[in-house]
Amino acid sequence: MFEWAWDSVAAECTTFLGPAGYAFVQVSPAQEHVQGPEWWTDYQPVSYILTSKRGTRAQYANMINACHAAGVGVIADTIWNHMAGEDSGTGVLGSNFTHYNYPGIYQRHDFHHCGLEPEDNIVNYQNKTEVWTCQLDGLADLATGTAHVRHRLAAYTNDLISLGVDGLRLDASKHINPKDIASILTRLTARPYVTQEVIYGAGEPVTPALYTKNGDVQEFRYTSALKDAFLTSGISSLQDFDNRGWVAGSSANVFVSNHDTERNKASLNAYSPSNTYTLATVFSLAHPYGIPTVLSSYVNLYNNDAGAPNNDMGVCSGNAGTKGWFCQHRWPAIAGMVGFRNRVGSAPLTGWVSPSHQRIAFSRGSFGFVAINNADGEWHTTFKTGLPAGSYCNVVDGTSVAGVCTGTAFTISDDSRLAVTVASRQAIAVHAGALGNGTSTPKTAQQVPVLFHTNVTTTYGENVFVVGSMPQLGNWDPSNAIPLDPTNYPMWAATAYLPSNTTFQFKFIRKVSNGTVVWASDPNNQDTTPVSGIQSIGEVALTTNVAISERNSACAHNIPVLIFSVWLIYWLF
Ligand code: LM2
Ligand code: CA
Repeated sequence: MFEWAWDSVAAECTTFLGPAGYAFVQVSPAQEHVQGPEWWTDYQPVSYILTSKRGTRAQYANMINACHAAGVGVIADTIWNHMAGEDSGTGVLGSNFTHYNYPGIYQRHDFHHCGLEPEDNIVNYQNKTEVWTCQLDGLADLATGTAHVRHRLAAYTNDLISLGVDGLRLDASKHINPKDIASILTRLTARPYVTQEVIYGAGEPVTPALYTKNGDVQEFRYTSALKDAFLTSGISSLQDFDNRGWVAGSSANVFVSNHDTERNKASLNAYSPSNTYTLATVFSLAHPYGIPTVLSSYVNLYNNDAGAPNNDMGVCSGNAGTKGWFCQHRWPAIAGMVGFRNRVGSAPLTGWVSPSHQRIAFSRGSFGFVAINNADGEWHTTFKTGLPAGSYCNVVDGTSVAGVCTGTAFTISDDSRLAVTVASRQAIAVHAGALGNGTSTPKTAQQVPVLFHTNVTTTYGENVFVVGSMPQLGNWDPSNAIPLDPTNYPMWAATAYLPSNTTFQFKFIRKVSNGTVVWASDPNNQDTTPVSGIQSIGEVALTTNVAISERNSACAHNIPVLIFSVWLIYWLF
């Protein structure tokens, strides 16, 4: 739950993550960090006081308790490699620091000084020692080989453990000697789940394999392989990940995307075309390799640095909509596949078929079956599944509630066959824990990112919002409107996640500094979201300081008006 405030994670554990069957929730770093609006301030620790932009120690503890009560463990994003990058500054709670001096915590000799002065930054990734003891991006590199630093990092981590933390995502593990990590782990009062971030680089001496003795390792080659397979080379190559030189599945933590790769484009992300992001996540949750992590995030397409929306308060439903959050963990296909994974457990992958390079299907023993059609055109066939005869709910678009399927349901015959049509760029999945009779219309549609952007010159203190006819757009309530971000002023932009293939109406509004809301003149704009992929709305420049008019946004309904006007002018003259 990247950048979600602790209070919002607590609520989401209770209302969704627990009931959906998520085993753990990974949250952003907890300790005091540098000030600033960017998300990445969280990766520049200033002290080990548990107050960050996401909340206080009490709120963090309360979140852990709420998640535990919902059956969800908590994984802390934990920074052992470094402190802040600036020459000097003040943390969010007022702790002062200079580059190599953190009063009461660390002094100059507690940091690596790797000899590449004055900057000391890592340059040569072919040199192990340099990768471990020089600076990553100017971040003051802790001397993790020393007793004092190991003791301090263990004390911080034991504090987290005392509050109930169940697992650690060890940030920048690649930049810490694995022996240092091992030593710090021996100082912990309990042995949490450990996943280490070690980004594979071709030919480099610091490899993921060096770290498996400490715990799981994040296998970034999986992330790249899924991106390549789903966008280009074909998913038929994804049957197994053995004999590739990757870490073994029993040591791998894998994801379609994380908060870094969704920004640097090293992976698929929510904006990837043709539903590939959702399909890849379905794949990741169906395939037995590794422990899958589902990223839940937000992205500002114009600004990789932009901090979290809605003052860090994550929200996914109701009248509040999503307020700029993607809420991937709630997408029906993804949440449904969490249930699939829990039900199939460790059952082996069986019955792999791939009649063409963008179509695959397989079973997980006698417990689950999935088919993914990452091609244009329907896939109409009869599959041989491993499942016993029965009526099963398609968990990609529905859930089984008291034996009734809220989505489409499929019948598996006495000889385990399933005759079905998998729509273009869609998946189906059934499992023994989601039975259901009959067919009904899918309860919940897929969601697609819709990017609203408009060019508006405002006066100081004015802000631009979009509001519209669906909950995700505030149900026409200006106080729930989605704020547009002026980072690229005079372009204002925001992304909302809206139900696919759905017609809605909207307007841009301006909020003046005294609180007055200025509405665009009628009529409303109307738009229909695509079946999948991203949609971009509103590129035409706006005039200044007047009520924003719908003519300023390029929308489907304006086209007939335009054609009609042209015809009228032609007819008149
Ligand atoms: C990680 N894993 O190893 C995180 O997943 C990644 O998000 C972190 O980078 C990185 N390691 C350090 O913890 C992010 C962000 C960087 C940002 C750093 C520190 O991607 O852009 O660097 O956090 O906040 C920023 C500036 C950079 C500057 C640095 C130090 O973008 O230009 O470097 O701060 O002041 C001079
Ligand atoms: Ca280091």
